[in-house]
Amino acid sequence: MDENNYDNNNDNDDNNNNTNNYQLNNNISKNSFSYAHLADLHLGSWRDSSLRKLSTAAFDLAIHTCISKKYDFVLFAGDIFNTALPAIDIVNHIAKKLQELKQAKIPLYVIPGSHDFSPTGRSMIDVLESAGLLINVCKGTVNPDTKQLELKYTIDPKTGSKITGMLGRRGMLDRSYYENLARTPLENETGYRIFMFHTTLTELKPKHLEMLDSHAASFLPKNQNYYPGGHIHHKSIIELEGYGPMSYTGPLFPNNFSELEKYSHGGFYQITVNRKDENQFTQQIEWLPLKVKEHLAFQINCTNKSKEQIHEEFNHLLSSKDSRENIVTLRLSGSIQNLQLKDLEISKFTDLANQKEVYALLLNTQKIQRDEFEGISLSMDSNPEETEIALIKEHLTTTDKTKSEYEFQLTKSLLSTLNTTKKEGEKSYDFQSRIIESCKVLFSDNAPIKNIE
Ligand SMILES: [Mn+2]
Repeated sequence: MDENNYDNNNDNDDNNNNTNNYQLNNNISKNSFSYAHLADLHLGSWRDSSLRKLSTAAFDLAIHTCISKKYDFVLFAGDIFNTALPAIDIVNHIAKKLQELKQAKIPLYVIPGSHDFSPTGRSMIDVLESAGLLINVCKGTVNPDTKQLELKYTIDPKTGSKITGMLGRRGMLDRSYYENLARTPLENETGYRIFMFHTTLTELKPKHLEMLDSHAASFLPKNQNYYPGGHIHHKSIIELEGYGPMSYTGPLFPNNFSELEKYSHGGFYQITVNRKDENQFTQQIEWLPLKVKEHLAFQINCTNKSKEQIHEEFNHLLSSKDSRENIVTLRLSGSIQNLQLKDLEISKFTDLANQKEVYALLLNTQKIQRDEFEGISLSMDSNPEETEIALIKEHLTTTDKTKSEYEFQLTKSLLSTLNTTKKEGEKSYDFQSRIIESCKVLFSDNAPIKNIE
């Protein structure tokens, strides 16, 4: 595959006005350039259609921003789609937007994330790549002698930037890729180098996700100019000795109640680079927020309050701010004693929100304590994936370290594999064999390194 050239008709039209920034002829590379780093787009997430619309709107706004800011290229550091087999209308919409990016002559380089990757190696990213809408830069070969994974840089034609990265897998299944990675050739490379990753790095892990397994940052090759990351839905950036800045952008649009409550909106990094000489660069990295709706976060402690009092308090909160056209998250907590959740008359909250013309109301009752029901002992701030991880760990059948790690990874992979539904137009037979094939792969010896040829 011709992976190094995004657009072969790379004519010189846009070079004419701006000759200073270009060294024409061979080896064209701009002396100053800028690009965007997006990650965790999760397109197609949210079951609620009004929220799903917003996650698509955030993507549209991001593409629009990339075009109007005339970035030289754009990076997606994994989890582009929420599932490996996204709905056709989502794929269609995304393809149209990526076409706009392509028409603006802005190449898009991506790595697949844990959500993009089906156990059989199928991914919508392959389809978009075949259509010429993006380039998957996670490309390389396994050296038959050393058994090491040798990644190859994709060279951006306009800026000469060298881009590579490692795909993400669920539940740290990518560990073996990093362990077998030939680092030296990447570390000795010259020029402006980008290494994309989609995994949990210990040094970048936020406090509230401390329980997640992670790799040390030293898993990544040294000497790259920038390490655009994805996977952890929390914006953070660090600089370590021997490495360029490493960062997580956070999701492009919050992906569940907790993320919406905590972050209100998503964003992405803009990187502006100035070349001093072939190997010396200065760069500025700035996080740009991406707001498609205003958000208000409310909390009500229900302890010792009647249903009417709780409704009244919510109405008061709504009136205290201009909540029109806002997303409103409402977290109920405290004890409702002998009441049941249905006794709170949830529809009343929706009615009140509708009266105030709220765009969407999201109600969360996870922190409600009821006397008759003792919930599972998990931090309720955690997202579904962390909850899943904690539950699996709690129920492992063995204490042998190697065996339990295997059992953990297998359970996690099985859960994610079985978490699928029949696709539009998919025959029952095809659906069944897709699931059986996916599961077989998990139990086979050569489960990993599917996507790297
Ligand atoms: Mn993600």
